[in-house]
Amino acid sequence: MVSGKNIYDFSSVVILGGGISGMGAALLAADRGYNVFLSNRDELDTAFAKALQDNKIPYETGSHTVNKILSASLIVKSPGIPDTIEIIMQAKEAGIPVISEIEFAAAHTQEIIVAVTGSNGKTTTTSLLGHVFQEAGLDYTMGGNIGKSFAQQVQEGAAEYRLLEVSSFQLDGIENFKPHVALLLNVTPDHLDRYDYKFENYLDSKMRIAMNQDQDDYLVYNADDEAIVAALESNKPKSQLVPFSLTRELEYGTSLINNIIKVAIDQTPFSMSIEQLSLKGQHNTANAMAAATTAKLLKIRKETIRQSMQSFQGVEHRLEQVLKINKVQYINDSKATNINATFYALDSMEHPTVWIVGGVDKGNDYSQLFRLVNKNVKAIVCLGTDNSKIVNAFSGCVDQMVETNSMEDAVRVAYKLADAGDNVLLSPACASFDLFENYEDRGRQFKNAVRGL
Ligand code: UMA
Repeated sequence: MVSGKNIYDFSSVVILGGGISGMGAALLAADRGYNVFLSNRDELDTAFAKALQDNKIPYETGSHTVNKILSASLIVKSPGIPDTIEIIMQAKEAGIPVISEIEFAAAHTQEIIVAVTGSNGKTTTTSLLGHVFQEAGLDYTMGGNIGKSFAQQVQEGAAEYRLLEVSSFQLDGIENFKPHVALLLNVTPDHLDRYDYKFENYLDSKMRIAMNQDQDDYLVYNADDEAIVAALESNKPKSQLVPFSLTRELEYGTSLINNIIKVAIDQTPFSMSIEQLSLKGQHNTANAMAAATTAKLLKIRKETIRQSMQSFQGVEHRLEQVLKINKVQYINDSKATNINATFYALDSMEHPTVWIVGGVDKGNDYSQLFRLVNKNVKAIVCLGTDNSKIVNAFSGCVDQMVETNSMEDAVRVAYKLADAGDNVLLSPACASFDLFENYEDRGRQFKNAVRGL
């Protein structure tokens, strides 16, 4: 049940990247008395620079000094830094272990890890599970890709449970990271630019969540996802497999039967109607099934699970209802940074929709959206520095398509295109880094622009 054994030489730790995860790793390393150095290619956030100074952690900004970095006994790499940059290749050639921040954190704790991954729904499922933990009175922290450094949480103090959202980038840098319960929600193409544009590489990365599990651990997985099922067949982990399915009744696992979720994994099955779930839509039913299965594995009371599923408030930037203006509903789905997430969003639109889309394309195949765009979208507002791929893909699907390159413009144009009864949906299907700091910044700018109409 505990995390893997400690195989690292911590005598000289270099942290690459000074964002959220790099800062957390640096603070944990300093707290444990290691000789630590942080190297950040760009300027540091002022609050982060101050925290490093306050904790007497040496650092550099503006470049990665090769000699300094190659003198490390261990490198902790931030997830946003690809393995292909020169300094990482050199470090690996020199035989210096390069690990991710979640691996580094896990090497410093024996606590129970519950880790959620998947291409879509992981933030919602992690947050929902966090809400269940909260209502159940568990001693836990919630962090990882959701926006809080796991390493920093370890540094801040003990907890019985560590609930983590983990990304493929974080999983790429694990060796011993070993969740007691791992949740694998779905795997659809995303981040392919980091995986040589090969889906199988990305899938392999996601499957790493179970690679260190043993027979006392659980893998809760989506049995409707053919890619996951095939991957489990060819490389079965040691952990106990707990499937969930929206389409089939499972003898062992969690099924949806006549709109009732049934978790049948022990002597006391749990059931709940999807009418009672606070979050609607098929993808949210799947998220709730994964969360309920996990809660049941952790022996949380059925009544607590039920009540938490009813009272959960949802996640910011994920199909977030912002405002209704002149009978037009504005919806913020800035968190949709890939095709699959946007697919769910478009699929859940029940009124004609003005769709704001665009940003940094990560190898998207837009043809997967044609059917839904034809059905639900009346006009497209492109929002990005280079909209050509979107314009080419959808020019045959809608009559009106307008290119913009600021959020204010995009919202103003959408306002003009929408009629009473329509939706205006920001669901970009792309990363945000061309015009925004991150998807949160993009979502906030959307909400501000809507409020300013
Ligand atoms: N940097 C270098 N050298 C480089 C490139 C970047 O030093 O060659 C520096 C930058 O100057 C910057 C820092 O690295 O200061 C940024 O590191 P990072 O991109 O890893 O960002 P963090 O702030 O550490 O945030 C990371 C995750 N970011 C990414 O994976 C891109 C956050 O997930 C996560 O919340 C956080 O750790 C805490 O665990 C965000 C994300 O976009 C939300 N995730 C992707 C997704 O969900 O699709 C995977």
